[in-house]
Amino acid sequence: MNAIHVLNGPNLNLLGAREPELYGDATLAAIEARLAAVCDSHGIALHFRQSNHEGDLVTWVQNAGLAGEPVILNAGAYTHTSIALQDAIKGAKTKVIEVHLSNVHAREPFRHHSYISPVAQGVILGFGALSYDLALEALLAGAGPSESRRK
Ligand code: CA2
Repeated sequence: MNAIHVLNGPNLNLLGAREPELYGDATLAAIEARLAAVCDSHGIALHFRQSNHEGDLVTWVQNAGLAGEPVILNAGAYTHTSIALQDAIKGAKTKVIEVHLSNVHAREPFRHHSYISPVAQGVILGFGALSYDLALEALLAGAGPSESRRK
């Protein structure tokens, strides 16, 4: 694995500035710095990005797929709305791990459905900024279902 992409969706640029009771007080820059240190120590490039635009996320997923590089994706509110992102992940020949800061299942019903989960390798949510570290750890460990448990 030469590179990992961490892609963040709408409003996540505001992390740390507002709603700390929901999302914690870490900024996106602080999360990036922590993940960069881990990636550095493994000789892996980290591409850490945020956009408020759905199409940017779609393009970045496509590009990661073309490069065969794994993705950690917090699609923000697009998680609950974006068929385009689901299609991009389906078409991308690479692993995508879905992450969320908050436990979306303990929140409003409209956050209980994810278009990402059915096409993600796995989902990590509810651990605040640590969700990202756990996703990175899973990628570095090459985590996946064992052959005997795979459908
Ligand atoms: O828990 C998560 O990580 C979410 O992806 C965050 C999204 C939300 O729409 C998803 O349902 C769950 C919202 C990100 C908004 O982030 C803000 C951070 C600080 C202040 C305002 C918004």
